[in-house]
Amino acid sequence: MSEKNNLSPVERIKTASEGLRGTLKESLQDGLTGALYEDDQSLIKFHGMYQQDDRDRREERTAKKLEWLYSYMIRLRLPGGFLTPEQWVAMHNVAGEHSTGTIKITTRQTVQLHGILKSHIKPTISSFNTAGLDSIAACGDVNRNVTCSAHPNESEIHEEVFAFADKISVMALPKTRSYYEVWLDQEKLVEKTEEDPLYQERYLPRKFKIGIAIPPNNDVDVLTNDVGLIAVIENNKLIGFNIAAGGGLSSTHGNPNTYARLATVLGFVTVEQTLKAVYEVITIQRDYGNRADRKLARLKYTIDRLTVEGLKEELEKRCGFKLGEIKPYSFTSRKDHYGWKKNHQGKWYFTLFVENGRVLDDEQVAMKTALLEIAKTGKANFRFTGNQNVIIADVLEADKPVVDALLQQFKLDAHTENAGVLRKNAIACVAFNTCPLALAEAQRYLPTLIDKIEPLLNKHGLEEDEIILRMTGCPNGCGRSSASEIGFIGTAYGHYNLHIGGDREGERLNTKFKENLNEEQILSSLDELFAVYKAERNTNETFGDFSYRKWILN
Ligand code: SRM
Ligand code: SF4
Repeated sequence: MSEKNNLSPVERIKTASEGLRGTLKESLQDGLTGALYEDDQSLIKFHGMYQQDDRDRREERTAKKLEWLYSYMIRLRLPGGFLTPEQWVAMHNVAGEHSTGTIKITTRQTVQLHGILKSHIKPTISSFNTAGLDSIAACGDVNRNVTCSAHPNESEIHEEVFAFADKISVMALPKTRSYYEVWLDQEKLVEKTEEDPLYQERYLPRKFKIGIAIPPNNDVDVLTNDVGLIAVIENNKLIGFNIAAGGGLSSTHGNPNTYARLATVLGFVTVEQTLKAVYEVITIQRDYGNRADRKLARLKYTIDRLTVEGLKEELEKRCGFKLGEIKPYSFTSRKDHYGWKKNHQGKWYFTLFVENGRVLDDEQVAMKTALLEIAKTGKANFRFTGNQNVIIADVLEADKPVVDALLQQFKLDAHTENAGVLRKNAIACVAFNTCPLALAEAQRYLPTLIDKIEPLLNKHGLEEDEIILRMTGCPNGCGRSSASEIGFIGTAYGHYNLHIGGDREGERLNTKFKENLNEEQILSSLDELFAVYKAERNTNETFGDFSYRKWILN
């Protein structure tokens, strides 16, 4: 059957939704259930929310013949991951009043709050709105949060590059005002559904992601995006971007048609051409993407059908200009630079280690309280990194002692300094207990697994090796596990595939090496790999490059 006659069910829901309104108002008012009507569960994603349930309590609820414990996760739209101190305070308060309380920094530089009950969604959105924050298009078949290299000292023109993240985000926002009507009770301005030249009635076939890197750091993992922009700076001036297309990390166990792919660099666009080029890649995906099978709907699969050359030709045709020759660039790292650093304007920033992006107060450190106290001084902005950390940023020389005293008082400086190198470079996705797709634990398990891997590194004298290790609870790749030197991908509860051979800079994906390992097997495998690496590696050869040469190529 042709794709046209075999549209995925979500296509019908989008088209019939009247600008993403659906029956959300009615769904919200239904007090008999904590859930939304089925079609509305797809629509809320476009408003930055997911319906979830507490998976730890499913059995208990089912045994008691109770509905699962439904709640909502809300993700903010924060291009480039920036919050003012006032916004941090607001977010802290919203988290306490309406969610589990944990502020979760994501791998795309924004924040999620979990456990929000249906009746709390509107108050949450309303408080965010008062603080100048929204969750529009943070999820759904649209362009998602645009990421940008976070560290202010990556370039003297960081702010200019960072502003592009906002410009792109605004350009690619859906035109519907349904967010304001449904969640903020604003009046409908027009009877007809708003026209949307970019998304039209069906939106995109699938999610769409854009990231901007400022070489030499690739902290946003630029090539894992549908569109990656690599800043080109000449004589201290941003002259444009190398534009890449077709990144995406998800695959499905047992489905050989699905695979992780890094974006292909297509060519160079000037600053003036950039927005047009990004816009037209989106329209190409809108017009050519697969609307029958959502597993094969991302741009990477559209490129399979069009070919890279075909995509480039179509892009140039739609843009009305040719892409330039790719400008030389090189990435040397993807890590965050922890501790205090000074930017070119003489402003200070402190990059704080947040294990797996979870800001909370626990027995080790009162991080959430500390960050609130810092925000309350009004002397620092907050920037999230693609590695799930937070940068306490833009601190004036005169204000540094105040912020530093709080860092010391709450032992945040020691917390960052004392964490091991492996831990500081690691990422884990959310997984249990909220992610409905999780097959195995990730953020709740990785810290204890690292406790057990660290002694192995010590045994082999590798504790200072900046190995990038990432874990995801399933092959969707939210913690970008396919783009790591050691990747764990959940297969079943307590079991993971072990992937090795990815490079340190994010330009080569890893490869599956062993399947379905339990913890004991993970530790014995790593012990063996570390021993061979230590004995046989070349000078300065990274674990990823060594593993690739030794075990993947051969
Ligand atoms: Fe993701 C779905 C969490 C970054 C690929 N992702 C989900 C959902 C919403 C599960 C669901 O569909 O119901 C997860 C919610 C868990 C929870 O309880 O919070 C979820 N993804 C996350 C976050 C929070 C992981 C984290 O710990 O930081 C990240 C939020 C990013 C953001 O702020 O927007 C997150 N997700 C990613 C990334 C990494 C990236 O973009 O840099 C990827 C891989 C890159 C890519 O897109 O290919 C990623 N998430 C997916 C996929 C697979 C998409 C596909 O092409 O098939 C799904 C499943 C889906 O869409 O059907 C998914
Ligand atoms: Fe959930 Fe899988 Fe994404 Fe982890 S990788 S958050 S388990 S969808």
